[in-house]
Amino acid sequence: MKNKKYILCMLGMVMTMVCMSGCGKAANDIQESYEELEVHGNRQEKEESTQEHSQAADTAVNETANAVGGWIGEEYPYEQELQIVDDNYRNYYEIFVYSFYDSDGDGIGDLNGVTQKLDYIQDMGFNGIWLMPVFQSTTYHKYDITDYMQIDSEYGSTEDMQNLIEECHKRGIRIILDFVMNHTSSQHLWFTQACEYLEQLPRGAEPDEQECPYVGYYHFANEQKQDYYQVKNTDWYYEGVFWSEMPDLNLENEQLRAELEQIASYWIGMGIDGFRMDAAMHFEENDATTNTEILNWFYEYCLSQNPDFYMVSEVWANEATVADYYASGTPSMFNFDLADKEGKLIKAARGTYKAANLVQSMLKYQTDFAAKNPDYIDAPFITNHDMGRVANALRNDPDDLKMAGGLLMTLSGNPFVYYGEEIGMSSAGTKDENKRLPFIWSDTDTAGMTKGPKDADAGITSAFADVEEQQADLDSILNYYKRALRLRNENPELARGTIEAVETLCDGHQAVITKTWEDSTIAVVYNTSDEAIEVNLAGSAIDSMAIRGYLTLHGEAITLENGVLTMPAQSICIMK
Ligand SMILES: [Ca+2]
Ligand SMILES: [Ca+2]
Repeated sequence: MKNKKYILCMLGMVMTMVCMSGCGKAANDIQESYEELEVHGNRQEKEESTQEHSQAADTAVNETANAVGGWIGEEYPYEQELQIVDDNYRNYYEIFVYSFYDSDGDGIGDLNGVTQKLDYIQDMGFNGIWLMPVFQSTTYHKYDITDYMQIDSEYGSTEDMQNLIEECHKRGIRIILDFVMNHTSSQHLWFTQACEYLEQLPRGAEPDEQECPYVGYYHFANEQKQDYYQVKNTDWYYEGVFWSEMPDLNLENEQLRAELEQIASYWIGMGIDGFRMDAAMHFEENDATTNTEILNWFYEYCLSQNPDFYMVSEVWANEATVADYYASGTPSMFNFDLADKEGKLIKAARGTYKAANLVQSMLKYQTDFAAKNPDYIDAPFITNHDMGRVANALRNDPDDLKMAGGLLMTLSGNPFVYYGEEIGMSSAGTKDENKRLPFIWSDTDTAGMTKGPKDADAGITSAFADVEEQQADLDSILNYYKRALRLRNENPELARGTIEAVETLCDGHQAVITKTWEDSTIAVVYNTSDEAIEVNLAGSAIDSMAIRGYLTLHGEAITLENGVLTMPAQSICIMK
């Protein structure tokens, strides 16, 4: 009996190895092409050649991306040349593939659907996309992975992914994948083999990783603990913090690490530019020291495969904890302090958190994050797929929705916009499915429309028009977002600059900061109040600056006369 199960386990291993060696081949090819690059010289030369290439790519991208900002009402004479830099600072668009765009009429969004909509994404001014999980899985959300080397069959094929990557790169868009390594699906071969092995183990016997290495891949215990579930027909239990069908991996296991490295190498070899690390604070529950070590190991490995590799991690926690995770040396953590319905962005848009306070928070992030990782790139966002939509939080107030988007687009680092935010889509209640509804391309043309998660509630409608109508309406939320992204793409200092507050001009809903990047300084002037204000710049640190661009709710002008800046309600002015 024991031998039979042991053989089964070994057979599973061999099957995995065969797959790995098959998949590894592609990775090896890529490894060879990296080695080929190395032949031309040391890393510095390689970086120089990348830079030359980047400059050519920059020019192409700068000519095409988000070319017409669109303006309404008053004349807007401030449109600037685009200055898109080809580095890890990006404007990211988060896509739930299932609900985005369906290319083949089965009602489920897919990779080819994303490819077909890259022109839309680029036209908006995004130059990075984060795809929520795309690997083979048993659920609509796909956070329970059964095979890390396969594209989920609902989403398409490996070739579709290769095509998507190629089309992204042609447009200067980088593409990052959701990498879920806190847990697998309970149907993953590693887990089913481990459970079969434990089933045949005599009572009281200790598992032997020589016999079945997969027992070391998960957290098994012979006692019931919190968040542990029983392995059927045994006295063994496994950890499953999120769900019984998502067993937690043991990321300190060396053989598992080697497998994860091979998986990473495969996707990086295919051209993936980064990973979004799911559930990083749960790798080892309540153990930030171990978790930062795990992130550091994985990031260093990915960097060894691609020196430009990007990583952003989900540490859903307060600012101090997020800061601690920057000790991992990985570039980005999502800024949860700013996010969600009680986060600082939504509150600032609503008027319950003042601009001057928001500036203090910006300075605090800058100090605290840089203390742990001087090369940090903040990752601000308003909401994501786990949160109620911003339209619900702001009671469908179009002005407040614009303000939230405008504030986001002036923040340092990489802003992430959850698909649908740019058209003010709705969610309902707390059910996850209701936060991930079909993107509303058109109310009349059903082409590409998805049916959405089957357990979503019916009849949830958006207070705002579809993409098609909003594109045609210069006063829409969509066109406001587009102008905000345009400003960001005109002013690289917004993402990269070091912030200083102009204290003398920060008061309540009025606030002024400068951002300095390389040898260039710009100022950002905020009016988050519902009233027009006059900001007297005379004698301030920015009194010699001129208007460089601005965001107003409905196309109203911002003027500068005799050192006094006149700003309408809820507006933002960039000066230089
Ligand atoms: Ca489809
Ligand atoms: Ca865990």
